[in-house]
Amino acid sequence: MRTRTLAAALAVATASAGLSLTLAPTASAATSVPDDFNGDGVADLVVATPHAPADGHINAGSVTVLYGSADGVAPDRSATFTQNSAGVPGDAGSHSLFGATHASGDLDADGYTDLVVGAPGDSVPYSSSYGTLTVLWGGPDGLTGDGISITSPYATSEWSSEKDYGKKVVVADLDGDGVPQIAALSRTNLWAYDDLAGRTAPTDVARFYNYNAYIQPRTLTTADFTGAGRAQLVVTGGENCEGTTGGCQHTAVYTWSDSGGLQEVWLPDPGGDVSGTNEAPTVSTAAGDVDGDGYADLVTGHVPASATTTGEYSDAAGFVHVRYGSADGLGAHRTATLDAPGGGRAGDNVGASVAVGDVTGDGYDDVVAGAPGATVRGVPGTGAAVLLRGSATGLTETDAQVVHQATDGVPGTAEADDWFGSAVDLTDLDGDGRADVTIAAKGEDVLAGSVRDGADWVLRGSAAGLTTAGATSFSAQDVGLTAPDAEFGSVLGG
Ligand SMILES: [Ca+2]
Ligand SMILES: [Ca+2]
Ligand SMILES: [Ca+2]
Ligand SMILES: [Ca+2]
Repeated sequence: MRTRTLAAALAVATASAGLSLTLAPTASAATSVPDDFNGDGVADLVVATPHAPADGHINAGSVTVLYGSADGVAPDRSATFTQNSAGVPGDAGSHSLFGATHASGDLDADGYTDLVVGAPGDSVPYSSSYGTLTVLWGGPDGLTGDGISITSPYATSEWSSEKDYGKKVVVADLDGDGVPQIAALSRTNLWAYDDLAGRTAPTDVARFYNYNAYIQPRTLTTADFTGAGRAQLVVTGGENCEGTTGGCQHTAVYTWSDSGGLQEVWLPDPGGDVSGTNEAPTVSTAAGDVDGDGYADLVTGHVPASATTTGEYSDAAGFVHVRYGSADGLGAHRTATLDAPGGGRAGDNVGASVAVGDVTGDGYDDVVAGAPGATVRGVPGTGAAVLLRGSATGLTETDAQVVHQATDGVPGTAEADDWFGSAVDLTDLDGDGRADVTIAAKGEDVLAGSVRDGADWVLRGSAAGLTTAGATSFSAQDVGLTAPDAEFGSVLGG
């Protein structure tokens, strides 16, 4: 294990002198429930559509919040925002990709969860930098569009250049003071901000910058993996090695340092691709405590490179890897690799997406892994999702459960290239203490003549696993959007 420490603290000048501070409103609402934007005690769901058009701008992007209730989520309790919506900072623009990533946490400490949305293609005035983050404040009416915009600290000079700022974002308490912070990836930088001062943009930020040229950061996730009372950041991405571009895989853990900057620890890669010479790309990440020992564990999905990629997904089977948390570090004592039930089949792409949450309510977090390339009843590219159960001995393939659109009780029809499982999320949307899964199928066709309209499904958790009782699905039309081929709801978080 290689360890480096970089004290790369960067004080960012505030935009102007004479800053007036706005105090966060006090509220009586107070919910300890995560993802609860309206403070009613039930978590809410955000589904994003970065390829949605807005007022004639293609790929401008939108986010849709669906409010949870004892009956779960439904489109008639939802709101959709673009950068042209009332109150939302900025303007919708072509290829801004608003909603390419999103994360949530109570950033202004008023008791209501707030939403952070990345728009990595957003243009920034007087700079060659691109990309913004938008914070939308939660409140008793949920998300209203009221918010602030954050640009890259580099977006202050017309000569600066930083692309894809906000391509990934997380919210977590990195310094352990009880107030969460924002961290984000750009094309070649990891930015970790200090706490917000009320409802103003954060002014201090730590930058890990040593990615130029040889590492392409791809995923960002966060949890307290060491039990230190503060969350760490995990970045994965392709790394150039032995003459190949991206042939190796970089996985690193970053810990906030009170003396400034971020401390970095590199982790070994879990496995190789079919050629045996390259490492399997990490295509998805999520975190939770799958063995119930109090330390968060890192779950990653891997789809090895394949010689025969035709279309959206390769012919790789894919696999899921777990690095267990401990006081000595992530994966220091135990790691495990899991295939799909039955060993996995070529083309499944299991692990193309992963989510972690306690589906069964037994105190052990479970994993849902998307397998969007899976063949169902002879139809390729239909897609499926697999529930892998947590236990005292860790994540297990025992009693794994597979669901797809041909499962009795699941709405819809299993068709070629639906890619059911292209994204997954686990959140308790009906407040019964068990996480409910949202599954995206970005290739679902809804309108005549289109092929990528996209749709989402919600299946509830139960003591026995995922149940089709109360299963629901919704598409763009159900929330009042009409554009075809926009892959509605295809982004379910980071
Ligand atoms: Ca709620
Ligand atoms: Ca808040
Ligand atoms: Ca654990
Ligand atoms: Ca539930």
